[in-house]
Amino acid sequence: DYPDWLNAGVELCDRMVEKGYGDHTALIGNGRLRTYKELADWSNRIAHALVEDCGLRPGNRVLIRSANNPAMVACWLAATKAGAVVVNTMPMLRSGELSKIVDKAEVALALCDTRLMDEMISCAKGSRFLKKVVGFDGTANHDAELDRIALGKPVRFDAAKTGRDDVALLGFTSGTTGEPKATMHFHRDLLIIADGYAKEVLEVTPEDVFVGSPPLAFTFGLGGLAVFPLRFGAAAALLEQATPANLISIIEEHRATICFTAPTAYRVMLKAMDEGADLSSLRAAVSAGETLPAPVYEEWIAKTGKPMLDGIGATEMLHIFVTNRFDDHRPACTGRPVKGYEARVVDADGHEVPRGSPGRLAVKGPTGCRYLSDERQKTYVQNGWNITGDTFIQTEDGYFHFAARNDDMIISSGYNIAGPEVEAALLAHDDVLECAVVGAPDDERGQVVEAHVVLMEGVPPDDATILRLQEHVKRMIAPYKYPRRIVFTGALPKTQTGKIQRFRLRGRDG
Ligand code: 3SK
Repeated sequence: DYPDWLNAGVELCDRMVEKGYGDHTALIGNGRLRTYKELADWSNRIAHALVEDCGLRPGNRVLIRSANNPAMVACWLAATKAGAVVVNTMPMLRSGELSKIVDKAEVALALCDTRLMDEMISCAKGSRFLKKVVGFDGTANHDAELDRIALGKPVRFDAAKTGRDDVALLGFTSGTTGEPKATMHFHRDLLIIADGYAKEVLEVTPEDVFVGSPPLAFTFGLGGLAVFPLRFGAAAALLEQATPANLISIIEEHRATICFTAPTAYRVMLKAMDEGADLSSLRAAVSAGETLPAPVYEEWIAKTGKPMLDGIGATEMLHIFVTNRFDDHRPACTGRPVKGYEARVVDADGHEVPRGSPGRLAVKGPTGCRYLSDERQKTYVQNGWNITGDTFIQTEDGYFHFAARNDDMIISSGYNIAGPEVEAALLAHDDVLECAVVGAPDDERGQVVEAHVVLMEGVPPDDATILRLQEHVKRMIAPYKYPRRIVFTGALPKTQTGKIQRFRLRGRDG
């Protein structure tokens, strides 16, 4: 139930000041705290600059290029208030990747952290669409073009009259395999994910402090580190370099209560706890992006007494749509749908399969899925159901269990082996930090199970370790599933959003 005229930028910021949260901390970053009132004033000044000096008109597409910092949030709120359709992008993107986004989204204006300007400028050169690039200062100095223009502007801004179903955001899927697609999200969608998942599942209060590793340019990060805290008068502590070690420090420093990250970082945190890290302030540890191995979930409960909440989301749906809950969680289980969403497991024709059988996870809900001018809408959205790339099993009592990405099944000597099951077994070994299991071509068996393993610091990458890991897997799961080949590597190939790109490992010799 949202009013017809609605602007998400106003709701997440100025409205909170109106509601009495003006003096509450909204953002922590670059060594400073900023209150809701400061954030409202700052973003309103930028909104004036965008409209009066940069020629922004409602409906224009605005690209933002930055690491996670308060200035990026202020620019995003400002552009949203001015009625722009925002495309947030990751700092690591190169000009070629930026150009694809600019062309697809027909971006007219780019706001870029001055430290990341080079690639942006080369993308702008010769672009049919991108007419203006304006630099902002992502540090606390406020010393760039946009900062200087905004400085003299009023702190009140009449936001664009946007409808609740006007597009506010284009989320680009990084895709673990194919060409990126852009998904359209309305102003109301940004509120739905907060009023749904964040309220119902996380029970956010104004006392919460959010931290996490996903980029704001990824809707997982935008939700967890901007929309959710701002919707409830809580605070977000932002990190430009979200290494596990930095996450631990910021949790300790600000007594963070809610953390969004992926299982690998939680594994490092669990180890750090043995060495004295104090993560006792966390009341919610949200794990997504990769499936949560049962041993990590179990060790977290053993050490903290609190559940780790595994969930699955998608850029297509904006945020998490199936999740565990504080009072309803299980190991190796992704949980049940968030209020307002439906999920089911379907066959190749889109028909629901019997409970207990594997099939593709399909989801339907208020926040998606709408691709921007993309033929693939017909393939990935059938009768309103978004067909995901994941194979799941739904139990008789309605819980969803991840089986594999559709392309993660390995067929070896006639056996079907789910790569993630072998990964979970390997991850249960203390020597393994991260791993990815793929099928490698084999003359005799068709395919063999091949594990690419990142070892914990100090573990030797030798034959003895290979044997130890193979024996361990044989003890944990049916022995025919053990990885006949183990390749040690320093890092796994990942998308910009942190998902392992297993396709890059197929057919590759360590
Ligand atoms: O895991 C994902 O892909 C995801 C995407 C968007 C929002 C949330 C999540 C977990």
